[in-house]
Amino acid sequence: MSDTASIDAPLREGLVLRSTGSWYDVRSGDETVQARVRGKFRLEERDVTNPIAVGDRVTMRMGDDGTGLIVDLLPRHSKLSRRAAGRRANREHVLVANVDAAWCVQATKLPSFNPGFVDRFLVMAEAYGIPAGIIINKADLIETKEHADDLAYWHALYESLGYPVLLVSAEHGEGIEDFRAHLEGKTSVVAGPSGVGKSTLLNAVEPHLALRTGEVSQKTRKGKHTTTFAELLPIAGGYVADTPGIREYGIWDMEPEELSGYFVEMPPYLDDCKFSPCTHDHEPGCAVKEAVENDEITPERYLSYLNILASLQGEDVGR
Ligand SMILES: Nc1nc2c(ncn2[C@@H]2O[C@H](COP(=O)(O)OP(=O)(O)O)[C@@H](O)[C@H]2O)c(=O)[nH]1
Ligand SMILES: [Mg+2]
Ligand SMILES: [Zn+2]
Repeated sequence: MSDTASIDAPLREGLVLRSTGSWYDVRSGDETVQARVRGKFRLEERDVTNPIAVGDRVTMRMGDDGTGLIVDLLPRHSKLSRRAAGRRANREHVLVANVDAAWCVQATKLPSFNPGFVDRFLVMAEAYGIPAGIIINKADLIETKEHADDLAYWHALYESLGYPVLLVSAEHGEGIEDFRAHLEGKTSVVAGPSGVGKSTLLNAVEPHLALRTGEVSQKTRKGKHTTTFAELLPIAGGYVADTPGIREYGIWDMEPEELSGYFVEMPPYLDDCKFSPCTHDHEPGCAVKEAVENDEITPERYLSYLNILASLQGEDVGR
């Protein structure tokens, strides 16, 4: 169609499901419309490489040929983004807009439960203001009491912090109905290391998705659902974005002083540190360190805090 859809052409609202460069798949009513944006759309937002992202709600002006011209972007309530690639690296690339929930998937083993990954993920979710939860998949692979106790420790720790934790087996169907209920009617992000069973899990909830499973490596895999653009897949009356690794939307624009605010157990202590700002790693009279010593904050979470802090401070040097 031309960029000159007539000014009195009908307007339609829709949800962006997919972006393929210049065209967008927009879900509107019970059909999916192909739509474009005008070249100069929202050019004022110079710090963003993509003014319209998957998950956005937009208004389109419909052309005679049934395609749409996106004329307005409705306000977002949340988003996940990453740093743009290449020479535009100081810009933001929005991966998914209007995310209602973020699930971090881990496995009981193969690969083993990785609390460092979980904590990075939770910090990211807190920073973006998105409710988060944890899925521990491959429950069927728990064989020893020691292994079960170890996982029960993490399960209880994250639940005590207020995050829902679901122990499931995508392969055997255990816990899948519970997960489905959490997805119902929402736009959710499901992320986690390669091999934990994300695709198997989504297939278990919605078999018609037929996502490929058991791939060897993120880098070499090719296929419909492996582009760097997230895609919203219909699931359980809502949508899920099956995104690649967590590094794709890491915590790239965070100041080191902000970090403790995103470890949900830390804020109650932050006013009591002797120094302000306090990084809670070397300062004397630090209330966070005191809370660790008093077993009010776990050493594992504090270690994750220090690891993420170091990576943020490292990134600072380059800016
Ligand atoms: N034993 C067991 N294996 C699983 C389970 N879920 C997934 N797998 C296997 O784990 C491997 C990776 O699964 P996949 O869904 O591709 O992981 P993804 O990389 O996170 O998408 C595959 O060989 C799956 O068959 C489960 O609940 N139990
Ligand atoms: Mg997968
Ligand atoms: Zn402190």
